[in-house]
Amino acid sequence: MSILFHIRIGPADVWIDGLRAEMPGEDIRLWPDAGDPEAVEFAVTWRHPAGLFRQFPNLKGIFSIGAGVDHILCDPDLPPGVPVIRLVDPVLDSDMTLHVVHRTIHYHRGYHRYLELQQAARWEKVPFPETGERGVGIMGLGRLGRRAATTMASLGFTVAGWSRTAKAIPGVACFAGDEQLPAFLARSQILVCLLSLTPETTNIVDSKALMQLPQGAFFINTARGGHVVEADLIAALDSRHIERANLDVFATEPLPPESPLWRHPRIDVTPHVAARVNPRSACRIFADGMHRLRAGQPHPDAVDRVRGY
Ligand code: NDP
Ligand code: OXD
Repeated sequence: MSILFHIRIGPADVWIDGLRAEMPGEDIRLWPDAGDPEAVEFAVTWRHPAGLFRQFPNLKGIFSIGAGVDHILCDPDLPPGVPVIRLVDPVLDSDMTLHVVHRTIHYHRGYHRYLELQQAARWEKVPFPETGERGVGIMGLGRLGRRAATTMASLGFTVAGWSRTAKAIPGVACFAGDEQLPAFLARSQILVCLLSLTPETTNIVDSKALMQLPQGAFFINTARGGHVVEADLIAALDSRHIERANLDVFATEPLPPESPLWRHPRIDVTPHVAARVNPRSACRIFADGMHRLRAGQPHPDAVDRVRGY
């Protein structure tokens, strides 16, 4: 039997070496060199070509090289019944929390303004509210959102979270469902998107949602570019309803050089680095998952394919 590794961009060697170190003696193959299709038992992938997995009749599991699985579930030709497993790694959790904390404090304290002031050699202090007066809203209270929300609350921010199903998280005002979205947005002076991307959450950050944020709000998107209507965000920034945005993820990645997002004076672009997958720990997690599936055990991080995350 074999394990097929597929990655769209970036060097594959570190991954192949990592999988070989974790699973010595296994036949590990780098796509497109899949070998005998009947022998492919597991696939490890990031943004595969649609239909790829149909040709492997004995596939027992598809592992995402990332926390999100939207890049797998969007394939209309995914073989039915094969578990799709998201990457759950404490390294990702803590990296994401650091990114959200860093960006939130950056905007809360007005550090972005000091870059401009320095260019003008102006010694000026930017006012900012007390931490407890700053409302931070986290859209998505899953693995990453919950951790970001509780960390922001522990730093003294007034934190709210929004999810599909109701939650109770100490120190976080929890909102759920479409009816409670406006009340959640109305108190989010800094909005962080950490939703999964599904048909229900695609384009959720549109002009209607942005206009429900308080005047002068900040927006941080570390989830997926598909959550945001880019033209609506640009219009909200241009009208100064939204003060500034940090976009880490984009509908098209890498972000094309001609995208207006690169050049907007109040958009801070980062290239999908909020939480970077660590090949060493990820290969260990993939190997552990494959051993479980081979032993006939269910995988705790298999996603619900109907729900979409
Ligand atoms: P989870 O699947 O653990 O959590 C998803 C959250 O979204 C849940 O709270 C879920 O609600 C909520 N949600 C889903 N659908 C809806 C809906 N219709 N209405 C309201 N809430 C909804 O995801 P993770 O925490 O692991 O990941 C969050 C995001 O971060 C993903 O988009 C992922 O791809 C992205 N990511 C980005 C990285 C980067 O470097 N930029 C790195 C890693 C991940 P409920 O709790 O009720 O189910
Ligand atoms: C992701 C990841 O899902 O990088 O975006 O893990």
